[in-house]
Amino acid sequence: MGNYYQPEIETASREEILAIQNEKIVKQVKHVYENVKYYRDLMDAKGVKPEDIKGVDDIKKLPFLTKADLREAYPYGLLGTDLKNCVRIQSTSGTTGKRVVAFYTQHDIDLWEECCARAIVAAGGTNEDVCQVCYGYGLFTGGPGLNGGSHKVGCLTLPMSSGNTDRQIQFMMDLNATILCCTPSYAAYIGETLAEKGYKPSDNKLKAGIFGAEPWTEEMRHNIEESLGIKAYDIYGLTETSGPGVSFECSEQTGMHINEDHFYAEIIDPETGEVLPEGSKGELVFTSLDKEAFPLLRYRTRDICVLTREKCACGRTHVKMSKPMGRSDDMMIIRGVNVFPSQIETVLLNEGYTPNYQIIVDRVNNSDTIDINVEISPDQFSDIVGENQAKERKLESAMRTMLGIGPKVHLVAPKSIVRSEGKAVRVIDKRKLHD
Ligand code: DLL
Repeated sequence: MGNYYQPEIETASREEILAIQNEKIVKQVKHVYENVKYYRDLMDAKGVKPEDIKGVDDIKKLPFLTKADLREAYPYGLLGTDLKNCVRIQSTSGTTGKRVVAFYTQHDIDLWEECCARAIVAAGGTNEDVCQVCYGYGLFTGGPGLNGGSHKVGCLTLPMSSGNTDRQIQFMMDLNATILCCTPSYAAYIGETLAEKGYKPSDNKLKAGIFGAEPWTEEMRHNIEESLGIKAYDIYGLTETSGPGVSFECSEQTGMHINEDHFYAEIIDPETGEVLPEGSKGELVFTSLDKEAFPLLRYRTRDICVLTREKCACGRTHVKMSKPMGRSDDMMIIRGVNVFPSQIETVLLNEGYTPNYQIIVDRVNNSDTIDINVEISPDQFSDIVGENQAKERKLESAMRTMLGIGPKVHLVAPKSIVRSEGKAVRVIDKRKLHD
């Protein structure tokens, strides 16, 4: 049996959960219809009125929301309450066009932090723990979300943010951190660095890690568990739904329980939008049930996974999602940052290059690398090596500004990137991200 942060709701019967969801969805749809013109227009266009939604079974009548809607409604178009009621924003990386800005009232932050607290307690966390949070702090939801959850549980929180591995290790050792929260690739890197410094896994006091924000395999879990001497738990979420903690793993480590009292999950066919029966693999769609400031209904995550309601030995009754098995769009997650090929294309066009490029993503020593081969036109070619290098550095800096991570740019000779007869192969991802 597991440990629970909110046992009544985490182990409620299916009937109780359904009753809560049915009650909340009616209110939430009414709230959205009255306050979010953008979504009201979508509902009107589909001929759906708030009165048509009497429970979660009726959610399938509602229109979908996609990232394109978020872009169109940027920045305030999906706001569900007056700005004066909002206390925070968080955002994804990327530039204006692709940026998602999520708004929170204090109520929304409390619910979000409670979801993260459930994840920490499921991983064995109590007020006796020292929780080292090395997800990024700032606009990214990882740091603030887990930081808030850790406070709610009463752990001593180390708000480290990401990077500066030597300092991470010093704090971890000197302050006896027991729970580590970061991306799985950073956890693996910390494990490696500890070994390089001559530490054995038993030298640290860590017992658990809460890792997410990017895909990781069972093999990676095994390596991290071995190198740090811990149990490694998965955590999932996205900025659009508040951040980490939409779902989290329990002691069984066989999928992530979705916090169903706050999020209603559906699996759809990404091509047709049809809702698929339980156990089918498809695109995950979330409807927030009680958000005030950014209440997205039927938001298409583009993450492909499977849901199951099989009884879980941990005692939790909430539906479980598999690890995401891929995406139904071309988004890549590189060092925890969401990157779209179109962003790279925009930089190339802005800087006067042709959109003939290839992105090569790999994972070397548990850290993602991104190389971009950019074809130059004959008139851009220079025999002076230094000139080409200067152009490469200039492109790298423009890419860093756009993407939030620094790729390596290589200018290549005209016509040297193989032309494809079908869809251009823009991305070669050599990482093994899914089992
Ligand atoms: O990555 C929120 C988060 C922070 C989750 C910390 C977990 C821990 P975004 O930057 O908006 O939000 O990216 C969301 O990341 O649609 C998935 O494709 C991917 N993702 C998030 N968690 C996982 C995971 C945060 N555990 C996008 N496994 C999502 C695989 C994940 N992919």
